[in-house]
Amino acid sequence: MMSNEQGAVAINFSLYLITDRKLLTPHSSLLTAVEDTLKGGVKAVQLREKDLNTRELLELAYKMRELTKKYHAKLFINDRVDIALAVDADGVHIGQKSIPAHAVKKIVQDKLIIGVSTHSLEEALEAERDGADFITLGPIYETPSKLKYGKPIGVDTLKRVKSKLSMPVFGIGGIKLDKVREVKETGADGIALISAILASKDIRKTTEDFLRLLNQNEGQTY
Ligand code: TZP
Repeated sequence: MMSNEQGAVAINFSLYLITDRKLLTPHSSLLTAVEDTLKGGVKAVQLREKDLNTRELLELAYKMRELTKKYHAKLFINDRVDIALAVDADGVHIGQKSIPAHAVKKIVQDKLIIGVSTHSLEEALEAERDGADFITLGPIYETPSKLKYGKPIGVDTLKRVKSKLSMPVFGIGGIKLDKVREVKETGADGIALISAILASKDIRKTTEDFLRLLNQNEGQTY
């Protein structure tokens, strides 16, 4: 795995696509939808299909690995360190009820990048102390499934958290094209999203639109 001089992992993407196959139309498959995002330029995908059983998830993860490799994109597996290791994913993404980052580190050492979902400054600081490589923070805005993710915390919290941490912070939750500028202005390192891309009519074009906005006026990795 690539590391920078401080030993930290290089997070060289700004758009973090998270999967939810339930948002797709009955006619499209998750692999086709993800391939469209990769054609549009996505460089990091998190496989997050919580209702699949272990065998089903493993099978899908192998396919996702092959697909993301073809487009030189990173693959993260939600919650399942074992599956991430088995399919040779780039990373694992854990939540507040998952095995914590310090325990993941003990298992995987430097083999996997560790992303952590956080919802507050306290959780973000804890993730950093625990050895996370980056965090998502949110929900920033209301999301269709807001009950599941709690009340929106807003861009001011995102800005505050970013200013207190040295690791990359990705805003998440309800981020649509018209919010990208505001999120960028917080200093966040990128955005993570599901529905704005996967539920859009033209997945590839929407991905390109997000990346264009993220890259605007930037000499950085956005
Ligand atoms: N964590 C906080 S909000 C959220 C997750 C997984 C959902 C993001 O989905 P969307 O569709 O981009 O709002």
